[in-house]
Amino acid sequence: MLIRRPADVLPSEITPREVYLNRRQWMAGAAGLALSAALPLGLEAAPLSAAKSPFSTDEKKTSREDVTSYNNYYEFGTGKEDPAAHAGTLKTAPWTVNVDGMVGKPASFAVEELIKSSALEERIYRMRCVEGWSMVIPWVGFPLADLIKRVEPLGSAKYVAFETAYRPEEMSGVQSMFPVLDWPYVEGLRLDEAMNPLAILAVGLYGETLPNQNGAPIRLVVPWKYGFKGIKSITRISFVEKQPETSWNRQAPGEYGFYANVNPSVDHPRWSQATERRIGEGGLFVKRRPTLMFNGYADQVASLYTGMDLRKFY
Ligand SMILES: Nc1nc2c(c(=O)[nH]1)N[C@H]1C(S)=C(S)[C@@H](COP(=O)(O)O)O[C@H]1N2
Ligand SMILES: [Mo]
Repeated sequence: MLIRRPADVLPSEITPREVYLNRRQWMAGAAGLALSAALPLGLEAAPLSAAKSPFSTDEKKTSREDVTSYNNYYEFGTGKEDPAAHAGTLKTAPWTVNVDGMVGKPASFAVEELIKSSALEERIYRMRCVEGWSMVIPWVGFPLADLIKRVEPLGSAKYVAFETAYRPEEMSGVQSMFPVLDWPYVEGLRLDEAMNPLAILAVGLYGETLPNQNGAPIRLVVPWKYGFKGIKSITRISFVEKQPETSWNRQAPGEYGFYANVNPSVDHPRWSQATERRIGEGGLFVKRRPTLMFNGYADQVASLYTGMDLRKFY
C-alpha cells in the first residue's frame, strides 16, 4: 500500500523484485547467524484437508515462497519482507472470533472449533493488490456465508464490519509514535457482498494452516476486490446498519474507497489500474498483464453493483 508522505515510498515498490530479493539474500548472508537466530518461528503449520472447489482458477499458482515472503501486514511494518520477518511474535492459538451486533445469535467462536465444524475447501483465487501486483493463491477456507447463517442476522443488519487483533506487545509495527494507520485495522462489506459464495474466511494456504504473515489464524478473502479488503487475524465480526469505517478509506479517502472493487477503468489518483505485474514472473522485460473487471470474477459478482456508478463508488 502506498501512502501520501514521500518518505513512506518503499524501496520494494520501486525496485524490481529480483534485484530486491538478491539484496535480501545478500543481507541475510552478511548478517549470517544473527539474522536467522532473530527470525521468530511462530506456530508450526498443521496440514488441513480440503475439498477442491469449482470456484478455483486453473492459472499457474504463485510459489509458496512468494506467497509467504512478499506480504502486506502493516501491524508488522510497511516493507514487503517485514511480515515474514516479524509476524512470528503474534500468538495465534488459542484464538477467539467474537461475532456481535445485529444478529439473533451472537457468538464467540474458537478458531479450532470453526475449522473442525466447517466444510473446508481449497479455493485457488487470483488476488490483486491496489499497488499493481497480483498472485494466484491456493487458499483453504470456508464460505463467509456459512458463518453468517449460523449467527442469524436481523433484518436491520446491512453491513458486516471486521476487526484485526490489536496487540502492541506482539506487533512491532503498531508501536510507532507516528502510526501509519489507526489501529486496530478495520474493514467492511455490504451484507450481500459478504453472502456471495466467492467471499471466504481463509484458515490456510497450500494445504496447511496460515502462516502468521498471511493472516493467521483466520482472515478474509474477497477475490474481486483489492487486497486491502482481505483483513488478517480477525478477532471481531459485527453486523451493523450503517456502512462501517475501513482503515485505508480513513487514511486516504480520495484514494481508497469502501467498495475497492478491482476495476481497470477506474485509476487510482496516482497511478493506472489498467495492468498488473504477476509476482514470480521474473525478468525485467516480462509484460504486465491486463487487469480484469472485478479481477475476472464479473460473472459471479457484477450483479451486486447494477445501477451503481463505479467511478463514484470506487
Ligand atoms: N490486518 C491487516 N490486514 C491486511 C493488511 C494489513 O496491513 N493489516 N494488508 C492488506 C493488503 S494491502 C493486502 S494486499 C493483503 C495481502 O495479503 P497476503 O499477504 O496474504 O497476500 O492483506 C490485506 N490485509
Ligand atoms: Mo494491498
